[in-house]
Amino acid sequence: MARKPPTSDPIQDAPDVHPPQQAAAGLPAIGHTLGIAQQQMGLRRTALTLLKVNQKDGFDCPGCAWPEPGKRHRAEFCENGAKAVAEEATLRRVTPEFFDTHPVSELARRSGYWLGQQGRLTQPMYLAEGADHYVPVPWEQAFNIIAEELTSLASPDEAVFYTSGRTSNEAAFVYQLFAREFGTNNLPDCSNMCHESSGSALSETIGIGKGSVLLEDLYHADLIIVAGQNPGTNHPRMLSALEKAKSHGAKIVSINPLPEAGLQRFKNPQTARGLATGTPLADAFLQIRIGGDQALFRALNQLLLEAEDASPGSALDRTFIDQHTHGFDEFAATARTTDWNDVLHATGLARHDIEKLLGMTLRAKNIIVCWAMGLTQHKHAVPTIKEVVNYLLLRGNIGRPGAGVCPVRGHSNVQGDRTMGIFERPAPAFLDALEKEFGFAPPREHGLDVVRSIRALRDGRAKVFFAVGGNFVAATPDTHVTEDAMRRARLTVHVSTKLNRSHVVTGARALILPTLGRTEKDIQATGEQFVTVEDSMGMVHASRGTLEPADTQLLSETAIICRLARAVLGPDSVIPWHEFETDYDLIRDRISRVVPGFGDFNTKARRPAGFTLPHAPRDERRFPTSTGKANFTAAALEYPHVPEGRLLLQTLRSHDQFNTTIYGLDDRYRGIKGGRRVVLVHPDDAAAAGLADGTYADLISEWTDGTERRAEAFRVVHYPTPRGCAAAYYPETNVLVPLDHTADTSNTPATKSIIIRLEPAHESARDQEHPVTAPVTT
Ligand SMILES: Nc1nc2c(c(=O)[nH]1)N[C@H]1C(S)=C(S)[C@@H](COP(=O)(O)OP(=O)(O)OC[C@H]3O[C@@H](n4cnc5c(=O)[nH]c(N)nc54)[C@H](O)[C@@H]3O)O[C@H]1N2
Ligand SMILES: Nc1nc2c(c(=O)[nH]1)N[C@H]1C(S)=C(S)[C@@H](COP(=O)(O)OP(=O)(O)OC[C@H]3O[C@@H](n4cnc5c(=O)[nH]c(N)nc54)[C@H](O)[C@@H]3O)O[C@H]1N2
Ligand SMILES: [Mo]
Repeated sequence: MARKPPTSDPIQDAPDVHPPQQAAAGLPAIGHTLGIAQQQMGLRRTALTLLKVNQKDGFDCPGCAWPEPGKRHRAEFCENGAKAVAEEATLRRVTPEFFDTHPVSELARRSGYWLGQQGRLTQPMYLAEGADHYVPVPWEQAFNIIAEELTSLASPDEAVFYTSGRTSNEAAFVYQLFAREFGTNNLPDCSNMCHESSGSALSETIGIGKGSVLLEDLYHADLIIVAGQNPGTNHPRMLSALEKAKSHGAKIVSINPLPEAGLQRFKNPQTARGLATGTPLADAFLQIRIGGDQALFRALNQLLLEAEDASPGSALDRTFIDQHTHGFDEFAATARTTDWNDVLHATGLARHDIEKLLGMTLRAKNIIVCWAMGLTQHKHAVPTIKEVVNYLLLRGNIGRPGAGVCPVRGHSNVQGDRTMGIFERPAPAFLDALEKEFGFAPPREHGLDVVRSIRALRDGRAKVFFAVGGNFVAATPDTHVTEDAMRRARLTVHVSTKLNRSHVVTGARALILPTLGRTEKDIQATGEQFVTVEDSMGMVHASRGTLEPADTQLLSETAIICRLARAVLGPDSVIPWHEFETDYDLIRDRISRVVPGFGDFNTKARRPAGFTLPHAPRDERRFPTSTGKANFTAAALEYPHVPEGRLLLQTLRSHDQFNTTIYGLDDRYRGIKGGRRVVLVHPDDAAAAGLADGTYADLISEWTDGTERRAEAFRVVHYPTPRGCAAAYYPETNVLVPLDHTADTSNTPATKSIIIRLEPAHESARDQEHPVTAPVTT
């Protein structure tokens, strides 16, 4: 029988610290997976459910966006995918009686971990103005409340429609259609906090904001650079792909401030050898300082130019550069003046480390660079990624097998949601296509992204906040500012599977609309439906739930949006919302006429392996940029400047979480057990702050306008990180991130580079029980 959720909270956050591990996965991973899954689902359901993950007749894993191989293994999921499934397929339920017992004022003091552990939401719930308890509300009434608020706004732009990246293509398409027929482009999404910097950099340089490699390409690569990514925890199935690439002769380089376990050694749980000894994955580990990547790639590019000078024809692909690129001369002139004092200071690396990577580059015909949040969440993230593109362009590493750019996406359908038009700055061509297909005039002005939405709520310019999935107040920066902003809203609505903090930090009125998860059957008037998703490599395929819905009252996301649209837009709407709700094929027909690459969508979606979306640079070396070529860029060299006695803090994920969903309190590979309030620091930095390993420190962030933000009582952990660089988990540390601290161009919160100082924690704060993941007071 599935265990009961914890009843007491605050749960003691008491980290127990061991040396970090060298190897990832293996037997402990299997044991840990089954343990967590069984607690939530019981034994039989665990076995039945996990066998359907990522199978051709099953559902897409609700975890990360890593693609599935064509030939699937019987167990095509990973430890953390299994945790994501268990979290959704749990047998625990949040019922109206739960809300009767727990007033919102009490739930707001509970931790995110506790809230998530209560189980699946079962009925629409309504919090009236001034009330302290959510009460059950019939669906129709819920839609009428939203319609009443939306239609009384002075302008459609006073509403904000957020999406988290689990939403299916079908739901995403009808959602953006509804927002635009209603009259706004205010469609912020989690991508604004995630790979927006990749999208900005890639659109400008190669003409499409998506990665250019397919899974197969990894197996043809000679060199794979993994920069700013921790696949052992966040994309575990990528380790199998890297292992295979390595067996085909690829060299692998990890660029990271931390020695992440999975990249050091991988014990593939799908093979006997893997379980026994495992494979060392990385051939080289460059332990870079936080924010030093632009300098590293700039230096590599300079060395490549010099190697070409010394021996023409040896280092660069001149034919590619001449035929397919623009801006080489200006870029080369800038790269040639690179100051090595800057490079060594920014990276913390030795010159010979960088020269070693040059050697590997020169020996490799085909190169792929993979990256994730370690590159995207910095003030200078966009120029950093553009420098990676420069590096690949120099040797023609784009648009041929085994080579290319590989931004590894986060949420399982975050890339698909963008393809479906969830974007606050839609391309005019997309709006033209909507207009032609549906016959209404979509708004043309750009809408609000995540950070701008928070400002609009804070300043009273936005009054209704609607979210399909996600946990907005916990995932976004500047927790106190954001929570206050949310409380100023007239109405906040969340379409969710599980309870989270965003349900208890609400506007004057609030609604929780419970929805089906990806694991569940979706039955509509015309019969059982399936949905589609797009993975990190532009492959689209079907996902079919196999479990009975968590409750008979749940509606699918698509149904919720269609019914909402009817309630808000009324009979004047030009869109057949009711038909869309009853038959998702009708939605796919429209998508096939609006979104390039989706022709004959309904047929192709039914192919067992799905289909690949076109990608001009990858398929035909065509670069749809402003110049019609791939653009070299020459940005100024930037890196974080940290004042004396201060540290640069990166906020990252532990092994037992999926973003703001906390599965447990361990970070096994990093040796942390039973707690999350830890700060990983170099022993000399701890000593300089007068702190020993095991003592407690407050983290105080210092912002340029003189304001300070404090997070109390983190256990100091000596860790092999470069001097001056610290790490702590998100979302607890979002209190420290100033709202205005964002990446240039992409406006992504710069959550990987926060200037902090450490102070010994007050006795009182140290002894206080800190509710796990609840925001602390400043
Ligand atoms: N199990 C699990 N899977 C997930 C998620 C999850 O929370 N749990 N989240 C999903 C989502 S939405 C996303 S976006 C991805 C995130 O996947 P990742 O990007 O791997 O996630 P983070 O934990 O933020 O790790 C950032 C990595 O970059 C390194 N890093 C930090 N700063 C720098 C830097 O300046 N330079 C370099 N070179 N490295 C740096 C860190 O040490 C760390 O290894 O994972 C997805 N998959
Ligand atoms: N400091 C700091 N902040 C960060 C980051 C960081 O590295 N550091 N990373 C950023 C990144 S990369 C991202 S992507 C964002 C994540 O931001 P979000 O996507 O907003 O957050 P999640 O924690 O993934 O959302 C979890 C919630 O989604 C709901 N949910 C789960 N499955 C479903 C479903 O199938 N349907 C619906 N409707 N709801 C569902 C559940 O209620 C759950 O509580 O956070 C960002 N914030
Ligand atoms: Mo993400």
